Amino acid sequence: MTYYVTTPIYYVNAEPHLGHAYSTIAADILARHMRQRGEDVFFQTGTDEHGEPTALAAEREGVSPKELADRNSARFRELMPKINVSNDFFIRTSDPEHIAKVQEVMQRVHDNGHVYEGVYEGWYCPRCADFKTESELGPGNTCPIHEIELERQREENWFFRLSSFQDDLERLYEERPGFVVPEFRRNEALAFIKGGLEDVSLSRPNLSWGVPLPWDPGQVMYVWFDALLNYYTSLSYAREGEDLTDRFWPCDLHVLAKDILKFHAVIWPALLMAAGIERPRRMVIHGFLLMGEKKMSKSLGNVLDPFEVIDRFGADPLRFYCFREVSFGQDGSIAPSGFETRYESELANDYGNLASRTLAMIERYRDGVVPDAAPDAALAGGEDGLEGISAQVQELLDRVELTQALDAIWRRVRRLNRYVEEARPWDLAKDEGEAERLDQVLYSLAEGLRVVTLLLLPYIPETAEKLLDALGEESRELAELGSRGGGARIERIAPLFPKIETDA
Ligand code: ME8
Repeated sequence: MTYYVTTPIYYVNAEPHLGHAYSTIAADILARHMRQRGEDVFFQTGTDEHGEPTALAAEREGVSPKELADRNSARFRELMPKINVSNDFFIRTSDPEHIAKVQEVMQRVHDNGHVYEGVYEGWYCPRCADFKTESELGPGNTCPIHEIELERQREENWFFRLSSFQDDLERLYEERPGFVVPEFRRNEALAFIKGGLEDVSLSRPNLSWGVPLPWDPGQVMYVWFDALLNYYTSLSYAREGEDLTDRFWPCDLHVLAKDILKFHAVIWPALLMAAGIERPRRMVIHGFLLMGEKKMSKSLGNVLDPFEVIDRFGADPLRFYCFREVSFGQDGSIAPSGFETRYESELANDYGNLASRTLAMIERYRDGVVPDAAPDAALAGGEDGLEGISAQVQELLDRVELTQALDAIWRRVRRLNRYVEEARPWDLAKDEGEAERLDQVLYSLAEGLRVVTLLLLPYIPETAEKLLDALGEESRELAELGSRGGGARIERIAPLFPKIETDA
C-alpha cells in the first residue's frame, strides 16, 4: 500500500518559524509511523515562491524575488534535518518542471471551459494573497489575520468558475464524511460551500513574479493555483526518469492549519474536478501555536525561532513538546518555560529514567542479556496495560489523533515506571529463590520499553533509534508485548535527556 502525505508549502517572504516546523513535524510523525507499518511512503514539503507575498518582501529588501526565494527556501530546506524531518522531496514552485506542469494542468482547466475573463473589484490582502469578502474584513477594512489596512482593487482578471462546482462539492462532502478532519472543520468548510460559492480570480495582471497563463502570457497565475498544484506536479519529476503520479496519486493526506482551510477544502477539490484529476483522500486541519494569546506569525513579529530552540533543547524535545502540550487540532499556547517543565518531568524523569534503570538492571543482574520469560500479566493487563498498545496507537494515528496517540503511549511509559516500583527487582536480586521471578520482571521491562520506544520513534526519532540500538533491537516494525523473546544483548548508554542549562 502507498501513503502520500504533504505539508503546506511555505511562503519565502521570511524565514521559517516554529509554526512551520509544527505542521512539518506532524506530517513527519505520520510518514515515519506509516513506514514502520511497511507502507510505501512519499512525504513532501517545500516552498511557495511566487506571488505578491514574495514580490513585496523582495522589494522591501531591495533584492529580486528570485534572490529572496533562493535565500529563504534554503533556510526552510535546512530546517528539515534540524527538526529530524524525513521528507522524500522538497518542492520549490520555482522549479521549471513544476511551472511546466502547472501550465499543462491549467490549460486543461481552460480548455474544459472553466475560466472566463472579467473584472475584479474588492478587497485584497497582499500578505495572504487572498481576496476578502466584506464579511471577512476586520474593523476599518483590515485583514483579520495580518491586521493591515486593505485597499480596494479593481483589475481585469481571468476567473475560475468555482460557483459551478457547488453541487459537486456538496456531493463530495456527503459521500466522503472524512474528507476533512476534525469534523468541526469539515462542518465549517461545508457551511462555506452551502453559503454559496463565488467565482475566484485566477490571474493577476500587474505582477510579473509568477507562472504565466499559457493562453494569455501577459497575466500570471494567482499564486494559490500554482501553489495548490504542487501536491500533484511534484510526482511527475521528484524522481529523475520516473513518474510517480500513478503510484502515489490521489494523495492520502494534506496537513495544514485552519488559515488555509478554504483554499484546500473548497478551491482545491474544485480545481481538480475542473482538470479531471482525482481528489485527495483526506486533509487534516490543525490549530495555531500561540505565543500568549496571539497566533505566532511573521507579520505579527512574535515568532519563536525553531533553530534557537533546537540549539538549546535538541529536536526531539521540541517535537515531543509540540504534540504533548498542544492538543493537535486545537489552538494552544506554547512558552519556553513549558519546554523546560516537560523536558524535566516527562522526558528526563519518566522516560529517560525508565530507560537507564532498565538497561542498568539488566547489565547488573543478568550480565547485559535480556532474560527469556513470558510478559508479566500484571503489566500486560489492567489499567494502562501494555497489551494491544500498538494496535491502539495505529488506530488513533489512522484518525490523525497525534496528541491522543502520544498520550496513550505516555500512559504506558508511566505504567512501566510504576511496574518497577511494584516489582522491586533490587529486592528480588537479593534472593536466589526469586531468580525466575527476576527474569520475568527484567524481561517484561525490556520488552515493554522496546514496544513503547517503537511507538515513540515517529515522535522522537533520534532518541528512539539510540535506545532501540541499546536494547539490541534491529527491526523498526511496530510490535506488541511479548513478540520478541529473550537473548538480546543490551548496551549501557549515556542519559537520553541530560540536564540542560537554563537561563535562570
Ligand atoms: O499559507 N501555528 O504559507 P505560510 C501553527 N504558501 N501552524 C502554523 C503557524 C502557527 N502559528 N504559522 C504557520 C501559506 N503555520 C501558503 C500555503 S499550500 C498549497 C500554500 C503553518 O508560509 C500552518 O501549516 O503562510 C499554516 O497553514 C502554514 O504554516 C502557512 O504557511
